[in-house]
Amino acid sequence: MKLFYFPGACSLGIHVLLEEIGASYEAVLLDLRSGAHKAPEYVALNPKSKVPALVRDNGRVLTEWPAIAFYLANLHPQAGLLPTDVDAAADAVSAVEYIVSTMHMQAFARMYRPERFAVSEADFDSVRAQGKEMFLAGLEMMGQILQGREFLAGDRFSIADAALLFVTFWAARGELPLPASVAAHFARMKQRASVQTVFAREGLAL
Ligand SMILES: N[C@@H](CCC(=O)N[C@@H](CS)C(=O)NCC(=O)O)C(=O)O
Repeated sequence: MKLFYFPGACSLGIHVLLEEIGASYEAVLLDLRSGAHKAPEYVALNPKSKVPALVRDNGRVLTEWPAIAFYLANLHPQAGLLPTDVDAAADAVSAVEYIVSTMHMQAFARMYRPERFAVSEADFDSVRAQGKEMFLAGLEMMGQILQGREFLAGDRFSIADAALLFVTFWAARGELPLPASVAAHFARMKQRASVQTVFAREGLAL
């Protein structure tokens, strides 16, 4: 398998899942800053021009964080990345969906890409502020789920924790306040070998 990623982007969570399953894969840095995701060779591979993209062993390209996480968890069930209990599995999918579609694509995108939500530049600051409010509300919600628990779903690390990791990383990098239970989750994540390996490879400070 081959993962296209950019250091510290949402692909971080998929990178960690690949380490967790222990399968062999190649991690390819796609430099979003220089526009490598818009280069014709990459667009031919992934017309969405985004990371993460996973090239499967059969050559087919898979995009969208939840789909890639679902694929990896089911391809390597021994890694236990999706709870076997149906209630806990549904909780994991629910958390992933919220983190990706609301916290990332709605809240965080408003903070850093306001032009995608407002036509007039005069509105950008209010869009950013709205995004920050939504993002902080999302962290609070994740914090509530984590009350008295180590993981977002079930009793072990799952795809939901890998999703929370990348938004928490963004929050910490942006010096946003983390609810205590989210900060504790982040600290636990950073103790995992998979996370340490990926942070080192992506050149991120732990
Ligand atoms: N819905 C996609 C979103 C992927 C996404 O937005 N990736 C960002 C990095 S975190 C990206 O590639 N941005 C480049 C751009 O939008 O130009 C997913 O969940 O995988």
